[in-house]
Amino acid sequence: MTAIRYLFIIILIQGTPDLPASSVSTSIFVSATVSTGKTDHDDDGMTDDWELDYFGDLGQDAEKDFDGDGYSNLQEFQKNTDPQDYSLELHQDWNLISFARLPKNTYIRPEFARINVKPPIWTWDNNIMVTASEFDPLLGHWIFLENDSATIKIEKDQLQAPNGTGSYSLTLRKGWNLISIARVPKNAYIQSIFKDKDADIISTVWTWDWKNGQYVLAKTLEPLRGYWVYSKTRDIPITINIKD
Ligand SMILES: [Ca+2]
Ligand SMILES: [Ca+2]
Ligand SMILES: [Ca+2]
Repeated sequence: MTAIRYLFIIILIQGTPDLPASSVSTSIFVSATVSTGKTDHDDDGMTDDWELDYFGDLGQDAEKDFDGDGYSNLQEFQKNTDPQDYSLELHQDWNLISFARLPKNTYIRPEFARINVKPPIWTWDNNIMVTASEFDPLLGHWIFLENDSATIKIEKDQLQAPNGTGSYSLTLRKGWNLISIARVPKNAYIQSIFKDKDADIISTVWTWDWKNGQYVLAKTLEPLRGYWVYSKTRDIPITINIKD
């Protein structure tokens, strides 16, 4: 917290019928804290200005995910994104996406009725591509969009309750897996998430670059995107600790 202290010397000059005006003078020292834009009164890592702008008070917990988009309030502050906006961007042609937290209505058709998505929507289950009838926040989904772009915005009251607050689990099956994550751990690097499993998991993880229409190597995992991960030898349970 940065505080700038100002010294005000206030000289009160009182004039009364009995005393000459210059005979009463008082010095008062006043200190004031002036916001520089980086003030963080509740010391939670999010500045007062930012919290007040988005929430109107300082009452939000840094670790919570107010809008349910998979990023904590603190992570949204650090990324300079809107902590009250859960939006999923779709682009023309193929998109490899996921949902961080499920909408109450998980059926695909109502969710996409207002945008020009060409059915079916695909996901990957037990080593084959299958059409999806519902979304799963821990799976990647392929969606083909005929428009230039579209945004799916999910309001907070349209979301299901979060699935675990401190950690959540997913299972990698032997072979290829098309996964996503529901909440971003503090350390989202792939080597950290799959730590101690290096012997079993091919360390290269792929995601889809919609701009160039090709796969690219991923270094970190983010919600709202799908990732291909390959387990060489066996089914592997993965626990993701959000606070790690
Ligand atoms: Ca704060
Ligand atoms: Ca969020
Ligand atoms: Ca957000």
